[in-house]
Amino acid sequence: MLNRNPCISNIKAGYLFPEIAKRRRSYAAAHPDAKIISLGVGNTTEPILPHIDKGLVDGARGLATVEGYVGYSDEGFEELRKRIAEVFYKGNFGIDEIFISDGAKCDIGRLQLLFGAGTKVAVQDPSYPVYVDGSVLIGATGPWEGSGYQGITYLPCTAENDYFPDVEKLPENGIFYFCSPNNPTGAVANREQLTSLVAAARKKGTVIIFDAAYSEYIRDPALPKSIFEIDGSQTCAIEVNSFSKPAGFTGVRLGWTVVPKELKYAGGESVNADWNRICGTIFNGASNIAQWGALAALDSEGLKEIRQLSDFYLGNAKLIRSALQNLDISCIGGDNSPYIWAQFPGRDSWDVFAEILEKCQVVTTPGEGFGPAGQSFIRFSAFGHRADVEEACKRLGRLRFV
Ligand code: PGU
Repeated sequence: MLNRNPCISNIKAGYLFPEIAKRRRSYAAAHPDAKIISLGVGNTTEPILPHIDKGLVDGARGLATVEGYVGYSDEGFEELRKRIAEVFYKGNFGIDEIFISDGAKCDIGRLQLLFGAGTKVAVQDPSYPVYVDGSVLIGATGPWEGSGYQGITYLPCTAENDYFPDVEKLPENGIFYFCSPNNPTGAVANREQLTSLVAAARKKGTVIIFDAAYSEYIRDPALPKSIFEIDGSQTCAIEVNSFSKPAGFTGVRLGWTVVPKELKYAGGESVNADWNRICGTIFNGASNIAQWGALAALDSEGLKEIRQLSDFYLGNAKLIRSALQNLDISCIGGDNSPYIWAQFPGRDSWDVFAEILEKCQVVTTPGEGFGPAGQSFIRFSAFGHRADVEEACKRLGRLRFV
């Protein structure tokens, strides 16, 4: 028989969100009358808005016509890549630097093919678990100096350092996943912080993989929405982004990745050319229907709908945050992001998760699932129907006597 890929033995037995779904199912089985509300996984709940939906529908209808039919589109529709460059990057990138994907998560999983097994990896602690699990799957093992679990360097992002890591600890010639607005803390890095990150990355030869999946939730105009707003970042960063959270495309599936031509390996070869080669080889492009939807999302009507949808979820976030603050539970996030990060000092996050489920029939996400620094935290997601969020906020009052 074949041996198992040892990288698979190295990852945790279960991915965080299916584990939570399992616990929810077992609670539901034991309490068949419970009306469980999920503020757990960050999954959109609201219908796609009409103009964007029309883009999807018209595109799909066009497929049944000779003029409208399109087959493979590899890196993505040129028109869409052009529009992304204009809307998000002030036209600073050419279409050959923008690659359309089937979602940010999928590209996060593929990007490490550029660097290979044994590449030093650093993540924010806490962080979206795919950065760690994806790295281990591709062969990150370590251990390197200062590294934690499975050879990945965890850079704490806590209240003590304003949720921004000590960039002097970035690995030399490694990669660093950075997410802003952050999942799970909801913290958003400011211009000064990102400038220091870019300076450190350039000094140390680090490539930043910047996850901007929640950039459309930023309301404070002083906060950067992209790493490419920072001078010099084109030589040290790759950015992934997605239509999932701004346009409700979690199920439709569409994202993009920017790989600047200026980004080079130590030997001077082009990272962009390799990414093109990888995508052409193991990815046959995103759904063309989803791309027609994205084109509609990025015209003036569609951008208004993106604003409307993200405003709705930010409204939920405000409700959750004030419900927690009324209980004197200290929390951050929720103002420029759809996540609220709440602290339960001295408690184990899986215990708090179980207690909230038991007392309130509300599903959350235990902070520990995002890394050791999440130990006594709970993440509340603002993705939900308004009535459910209001009801959940009411029920959270039952935690008053914890
Ligand atoms: N990047 C970040 C930071 C995310 O939080 C998520 C979704 C993605 C990427 C995925 O984007 P797609 O474009 O839809 O692939 N995070 C959610 C959903 C859970 C999951 O496993 O992706 C969350 O609850 O954290």
